[in-house]
Amino acid sequence: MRFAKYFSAVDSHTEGMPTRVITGGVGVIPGETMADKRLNFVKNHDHIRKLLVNEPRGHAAMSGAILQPPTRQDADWGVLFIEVSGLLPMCGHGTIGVATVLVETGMVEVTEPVTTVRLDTPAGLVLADYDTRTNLVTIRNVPAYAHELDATVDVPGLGEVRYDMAYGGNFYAILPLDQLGIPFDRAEKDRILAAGLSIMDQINAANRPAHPADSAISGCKHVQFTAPGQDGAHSRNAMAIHPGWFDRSPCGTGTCARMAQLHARGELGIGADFVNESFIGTRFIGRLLEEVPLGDRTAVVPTVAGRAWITGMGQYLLDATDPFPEGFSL
Ligand code: PYC
Repeated sequence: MRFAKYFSAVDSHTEGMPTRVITGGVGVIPGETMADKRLNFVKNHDHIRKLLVNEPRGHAAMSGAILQPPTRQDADWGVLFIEVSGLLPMCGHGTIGVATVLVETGMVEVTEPVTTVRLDTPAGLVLADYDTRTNLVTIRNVPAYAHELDATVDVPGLGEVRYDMAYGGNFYAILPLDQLGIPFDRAEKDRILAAGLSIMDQINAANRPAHPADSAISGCKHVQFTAPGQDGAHSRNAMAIHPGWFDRSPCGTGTCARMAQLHARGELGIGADFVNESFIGTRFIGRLLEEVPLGDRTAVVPTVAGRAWITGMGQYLLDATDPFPEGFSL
């Protein structure tokens, strides 16, 4: 045996979307804040992300979280969110997965019936309440806001596309799928994905969004195609994500962005439930707690509730002779 790297992990899925929680093997990434650690990781350690999410250890829609010591005293753990497109500032389904893993493996002190896990993320402090009776996790996310309403962008092959840009821990271009004349149907996934990737490319070239308080959070890698809800859900989404995959969960930060967009449009009040359904039919329940200032804007504090399940525990290894030390994608 000639292992060059050795990582321990607890694998989980949140309403269908994987979170590979890396519990050991990475070491402590330098940085005074989790935002600093994220930038340092991108610059110096991105080969670890690639090894853990790319084939053959991962797949084209793989996602995970690397546990770190927190950089602030009011947090239990620090987290870096990894996925095939890079390192996200924040990830909702990933936070639900991390909280579930921390509680169910005893990596935090467990209190009945609700254990609150405080996570230091690159986007800010996020609280996760794990209900030991139902395994429902309710996260209190960083402030979300509507960045721009009724923006337009010219997209080759699609013409002028109208969208709203909102932030919920990542930036989301939000538009109804029927604007493109494509049915909300998984059989149409190739057309939907191609449209999403073209739209985000044009937005990033013509009108790239940046966070008012943190310029390191910028760019649009997610296009949220919405459709009317069904069976009690308020909305459904097909979430097209760079470089070419769909969220299997309803998307935690995307649900927060959508609630901020609806609030800015006067269509979602503080305290009202918002049930959001994923492309595979799973659900998150969101709610807005209050309005808060964010630079010169008004933001909202959102919560999102969903469940995660542990699917495995393992070690991910790199043999020194492996010809694919960073994996690959096809
Ligand atoms: O749940 O926030 C989320 C998320 C982001 C990308 C995939 N899932």
